[in-house]
Amino acid sequence: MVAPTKMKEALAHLAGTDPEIHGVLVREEARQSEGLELIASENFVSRAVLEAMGSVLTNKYAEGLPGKRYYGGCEHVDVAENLARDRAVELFGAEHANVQAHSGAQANMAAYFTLIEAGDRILGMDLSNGGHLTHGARVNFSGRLFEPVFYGVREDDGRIDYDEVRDIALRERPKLIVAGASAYTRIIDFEAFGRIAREIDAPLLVDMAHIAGLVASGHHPSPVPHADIVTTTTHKTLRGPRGGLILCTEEHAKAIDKAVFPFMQGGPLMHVIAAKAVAFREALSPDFPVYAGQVVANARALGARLVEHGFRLVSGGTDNHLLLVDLRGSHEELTGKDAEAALEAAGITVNKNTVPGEARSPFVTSGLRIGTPALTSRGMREPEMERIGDWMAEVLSSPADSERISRVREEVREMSTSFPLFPEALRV
Ligand code: DSN
Repeated sequence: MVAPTKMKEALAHLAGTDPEIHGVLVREEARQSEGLELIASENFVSRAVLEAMGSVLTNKYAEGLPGKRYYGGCEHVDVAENLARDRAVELFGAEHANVQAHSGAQANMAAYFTLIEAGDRILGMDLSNGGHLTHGARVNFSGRLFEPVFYGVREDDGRIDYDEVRDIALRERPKLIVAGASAYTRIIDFEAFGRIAREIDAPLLVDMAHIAGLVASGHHPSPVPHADIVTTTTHKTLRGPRGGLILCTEEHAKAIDKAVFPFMQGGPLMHVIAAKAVAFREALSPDFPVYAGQVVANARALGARLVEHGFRLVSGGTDNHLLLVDLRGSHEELTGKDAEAALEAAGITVNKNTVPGEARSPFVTSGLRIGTPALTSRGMREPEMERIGDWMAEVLSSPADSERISRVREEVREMSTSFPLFPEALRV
């Protein structure tokens, strides 16, 4: 992801020692550079984040917490972890941060085992309605170790019905309520979730992975005042390295730290923690809200263009970084799977997604999930979003027309490469 010339210099040693893996990196850099990345959960990190991640800190074992490690030689990594924790607390106005979770899934596991016991009932958002695997799906630890019950979205407008959530909570009496989503386009009312949780005397866990960057920038209301524990990944709208972050009240601080280590993980990834610190610093800068605001503006512009082309959007539009296209509204026969493949061939990367009232399998689906965080990081704005909407409509109007797809592919490549992966002027 470093600019091509830098990339060659940076990888010169790897090229000599492991040409196969070197080839993978070079080809992936070209794919990212020449295509349009619209996976809603992906982003492009800054060079500073990348440098911290690809550093000597990967060599260090540091089980424990800063100042309380099980190994010697931690004086420098302690500084990195303290910076990451302090910046996370400042960024989100939380009382405590644990920056060691390797991923969002592990952050959620630590949160569960801080708040409840195996076998307890949890209430989360149904995966096929926009929830997440770790919110109780049967194929995931959360559905195996706990007893899940679900809420969804209204089929007619694609929105969470908070009265229904309350009804289910009163009826099912879960020991924990989980709020948060991976395919939901509207503001989530965390205050309402907090009220419902208090009414049944259960704690509230919010997984804000998708919207963390928008929460940091003020473009989405924060869950922190309403939840016992907030988890997130650091690599989506927050634009940091791949990894997890846990925020909580002082009351849960010791328990959450213990739930991460020694309960669930071994040594923390100190290079990733340093990169998280860098990303949090970037998110604290005045430029970050400008970026996050543009992410939302771009999603709205792309959505409006798709609607002009006759596509139906779940919920009719978006308040955040993503769009959910219900292909049944415009292309009855076209599956999410085939649409994803046709767009991929044209250099436009999105993912198939279930939609409310889905009749097809999760491997096929009737929808597409589209997100703007990554392309916004490359400096693209509303005019580019409109062009992308036009290309998507063109490709999906005849997804088997390889000549047309090849022509769009060339146009996509031309536009993409004019927005370098590292537009340094836009970086903080
Ligand atoms: N895989 C992530 C997403 O795409 O939303 C969630 O973990």
